[in-house]
Amino acid sequence: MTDIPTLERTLIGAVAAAADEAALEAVRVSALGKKGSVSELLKTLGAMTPEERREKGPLINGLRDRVNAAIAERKAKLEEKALAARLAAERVDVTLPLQEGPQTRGRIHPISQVIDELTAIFADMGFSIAEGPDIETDFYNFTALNFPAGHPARDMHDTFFLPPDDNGERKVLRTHTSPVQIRTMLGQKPPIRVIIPGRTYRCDSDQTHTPMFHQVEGLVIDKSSHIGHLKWILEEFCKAFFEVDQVKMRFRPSFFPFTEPSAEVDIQCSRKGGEIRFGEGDDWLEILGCGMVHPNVLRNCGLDPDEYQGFAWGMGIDRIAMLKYGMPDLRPFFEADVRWLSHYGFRPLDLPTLAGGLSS
Ligand code: 2NL
Repeated sequence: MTDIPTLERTLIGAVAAAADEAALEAVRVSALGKKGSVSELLKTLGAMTPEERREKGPLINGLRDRVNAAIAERKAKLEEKALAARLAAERVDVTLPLQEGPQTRGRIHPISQVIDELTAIFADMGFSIAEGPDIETDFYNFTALNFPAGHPARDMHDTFFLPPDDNGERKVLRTHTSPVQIRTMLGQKPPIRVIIPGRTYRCDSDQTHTPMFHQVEGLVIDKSSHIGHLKWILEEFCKAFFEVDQVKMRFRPSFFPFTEPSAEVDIQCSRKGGEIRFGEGDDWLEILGCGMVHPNVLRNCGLDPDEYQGFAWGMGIDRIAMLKYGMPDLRPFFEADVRWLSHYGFRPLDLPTLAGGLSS
């Protein structure tokens, strides 16, 4: 017969020595499991005489109860210890700096921001947005725009030419976004109100020129669109874009092969201590070129100049971005320096809208 006090001491010792819940469970199975030492003792009660059972019963049942109680007590202790360890390990240091999520940590490039601003303004006036290929044919980039073959204006564009293809045709990197307007006029019937933002290319590189830059052009074609509409659109655009209530504008005669008459447009500004402000002062700053679409361009697009007329304008996105956001140098726009971007970039969730403010 097993010595009950010895077994109890052994079991209580094992319970106390169990270092974690798994070890304690092993002790429990060894004592109270199906073939456990205490369970085996309990089974012997059935074969005993009533007198023997009266004597041993309380001893064995008492052993079972005390072992059970010891296990429960140890289990509670171990759980408490495990919780304390987890709390210590997972403690949050509230003094650490905030970590922004990736969707708020990124920045929108100023060019993308300005394109979003432009499209919000012109979409509000009923314009649609069009895009076209960066690699163009000579026809779309020059001929259709009234640049005659061999005309010196072609040379002024510092064109990048691609190697001739099998037919001997030399494609170009578009020198302006105007070819997209040609494609628009050829592809849809007036009335046309469209703006075209995009990349453009010229073989030119210095402090104020990069070989790739951005333009936005606008085009309106209808039966009676006139220069008064053009002036209104440009004035509304300038007020909205530079976020001022009033702005004076000056139209100076100029020349482009694709418009007649043509003008360059200056806006009123003040310059104090290197800072430019719009809608005040008596300095002028050139921001765009424009004009009435040349009858030859209309004809090249299958439109009868006696039935349709319209106007167009073009400006440099990089330049108006620099002016609006006070950036002194063009070159970092295209250097992908994250330090520059985190300084001049825009928060991704602050989308420009007319109602909510263009820039915040
Ligand atoms: C500038 C001047 C201009 C246009 C672009 C245009 C397009 C077609 C027909 C007529 Cl399809 N005109 N575009 C007109 C005048 C000026 O850009 O200084 N851009 C940076």
